[in-house]
Amino acid sequence: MKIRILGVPLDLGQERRGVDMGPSAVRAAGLNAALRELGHQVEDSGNIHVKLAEEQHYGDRRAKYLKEIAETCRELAERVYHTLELGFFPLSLGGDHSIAVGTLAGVSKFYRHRGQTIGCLWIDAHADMNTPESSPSGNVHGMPFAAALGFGPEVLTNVFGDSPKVQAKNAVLIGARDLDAGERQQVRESGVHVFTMRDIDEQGMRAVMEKSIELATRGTGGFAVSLDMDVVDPDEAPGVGTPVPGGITFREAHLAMEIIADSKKMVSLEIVEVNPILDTHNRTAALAVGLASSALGKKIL
Ligand SMILES: [Mn+2]
Repeated sequence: MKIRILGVPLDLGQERRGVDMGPSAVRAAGLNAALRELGHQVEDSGNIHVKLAEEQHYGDRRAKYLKEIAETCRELAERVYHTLELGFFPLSLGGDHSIAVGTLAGVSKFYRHRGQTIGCLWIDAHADMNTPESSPSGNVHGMPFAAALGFGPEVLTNVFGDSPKVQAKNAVLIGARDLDAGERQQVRESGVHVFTMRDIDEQGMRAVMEKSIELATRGTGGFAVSLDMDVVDPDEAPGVGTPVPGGITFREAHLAMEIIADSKKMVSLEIVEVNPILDTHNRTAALAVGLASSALGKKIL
């Protein structure tokens, strides 16, 4: 497979600074070499330029830095689209989760131009389903899943063209365990499929992934994977933007990625919210590299 890495050092979508160093931390943990070892052709196209928080005012308190985030997402969307056109598999590195709007915009437009839709696996401790009206913080990294599904400010939902990027019937939230009050209602009304931590505990990761992939591939050209590292338990992944106890284990995370690889239906991958400031010895970035490898074909035997 030909893989192109796109770094997006964006941290405007959240309060706690540090995820802007995520792409660097994941590269330092050996991403490129690990993927080459699997036999892939790997091309790193570097980072997208992102403005610093210090360079500007946050604007609307209910959706801070919205304009700048939308601009970054548009640029990422163009690059992702171009990457697919050239026959490369896009691997985006965040940055905070608001970059998902850009990745999904690029992938969905590419498939739309070929008469197809895409599914999405949103693997996350949170639902990221807020809108400026429901968000308690005004941080845009809590809004990208809503935006991809067509809810929220137009400047975000319409990045790089049509909305929604993904239809709710093909969108699956996996690993959720921390939702805001207003967000719960939005999740229910949106029609997305949700497998919470309780579902994973009760049914097991294998069953959850098989059901999720079935939903995400039903009538689509494949599915995008948006992996927020905070889905993994903070014991294993302490270096994330917003840690929440009670997450999936190291092995559950790998199993999920291995099942994704087996499906051969993943059309893009993004790994977000790695925060080296909160990490110990870059282990969360190292885990990110391991999970990317599993999703892209690494097997134990
Ligand atoms: Mn997230």
